[in-house]
Amino acid sequence: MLFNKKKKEEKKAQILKEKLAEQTAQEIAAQIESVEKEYQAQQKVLEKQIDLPEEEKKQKSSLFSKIKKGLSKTKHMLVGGLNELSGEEAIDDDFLDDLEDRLLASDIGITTTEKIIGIIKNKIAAYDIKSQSEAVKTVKSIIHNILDHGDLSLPVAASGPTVYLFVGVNGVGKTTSIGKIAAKFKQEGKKVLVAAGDTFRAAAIEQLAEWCKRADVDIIANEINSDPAATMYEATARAVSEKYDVLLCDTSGRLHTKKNLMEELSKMQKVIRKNIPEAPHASLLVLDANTGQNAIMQTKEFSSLIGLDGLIITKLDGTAKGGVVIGIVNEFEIPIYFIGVGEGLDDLQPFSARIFADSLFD
Ligand SMILES: Nc1nc2c(ncn2[C@@H]2O[C@H](COP(=O)(O)OP(=O)(O)OP(=O)(O)O)[C@@H](O)[C@H]2O)c(=O)[nH]1
Ligand SMILES: [Mg+2]
Repeated sequence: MLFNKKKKEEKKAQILKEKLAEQTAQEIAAQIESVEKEYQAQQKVLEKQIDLPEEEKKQKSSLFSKIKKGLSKTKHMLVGGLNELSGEEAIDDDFLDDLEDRLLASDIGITTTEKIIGIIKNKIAAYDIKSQSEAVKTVKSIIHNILDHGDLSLPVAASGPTVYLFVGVNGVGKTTSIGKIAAKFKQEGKKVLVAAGDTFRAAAIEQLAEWCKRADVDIIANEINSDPAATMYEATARAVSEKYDVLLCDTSGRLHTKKNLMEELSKMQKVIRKNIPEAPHASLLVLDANTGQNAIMQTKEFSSLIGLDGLIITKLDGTAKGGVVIGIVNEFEIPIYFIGVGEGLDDLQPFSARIFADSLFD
């Protein structure tokens, strides 16, 4: 009897042991599985981390080469000119005059040229620089510093549609820039509406419609010679009711000296605010880099007459006057958001002061 009990106990213990062993094996297998899963997940994260910089590097280098190519004429004028001056001889008045001429020739502007020459003269007086090559090196680093502002993104509405109003003189690239920006937003998955506020010419509406077709975004357009403010009213109402993310408003080209046309722009801003009180979230002045110093005049005038939140500088690819970008960054608090370096869809690039400076000097 006692023997039987002992045997039963032994058997029970054996079963328990086996069960325990089985359980432990299952637990270990589960643990291994979870560790493996974790490892695989970590691998994926690591792979992504490795992939990302590569991808970014590729994107950055293609952006860099695009901008560098676009700026080649300006680079030739500005940096090529400076390098010609760069000798080991001592600095004299002739050298300083020559330096000043070359800065002005690359359209940096009088104010910024005077600032650069002033710093150079102070450094000479303080015996910080003696040779011409040291002076040229210093000019390059001053320009780097002027340009070296933080890169900014366009303001975005806290809620509801974000409205951007594009203004500028005739033919600077407003409509083309809207087309390119519309395509960018569309690619980001945003719902985009474009308002044809240039009711002055039938061709202007057709041109914008063509860009919208290409970018696959919606357009709102009225008849030729109708009041552009009415188009703005309709567009903002539709942007709100149909929950658009972005509304891009085109306007006809106008000279900053034409008072009635500038008042028309103020009226458009007011009408836009009727449906979206904090809009336009940015009134953007489009400037053609070819106009050089006139771009500075246009910025001053548009800014004082209608208020500006940002700038777009186009056609840098076709000009040696890209130095104007340096003058604008130095003279105005208004940020440059995009630069145009060609006519292609991806030739309008977000402005990066650092990439701009590196493209000029590297
Ligand atoms: N090379 C080059 N051409 C550009 C660039 N941006 C615009 N253009 C060209 O400039 C010309 C005028 O562009 P539009 O977009 O029609 O200019 P706009 O300001 O809307 O003109 P208006 O409506 O007449 O005042 C077009 O032929 C564009 O292709 C650029 O960055 N580089
Ligand atoms: Mg236009």
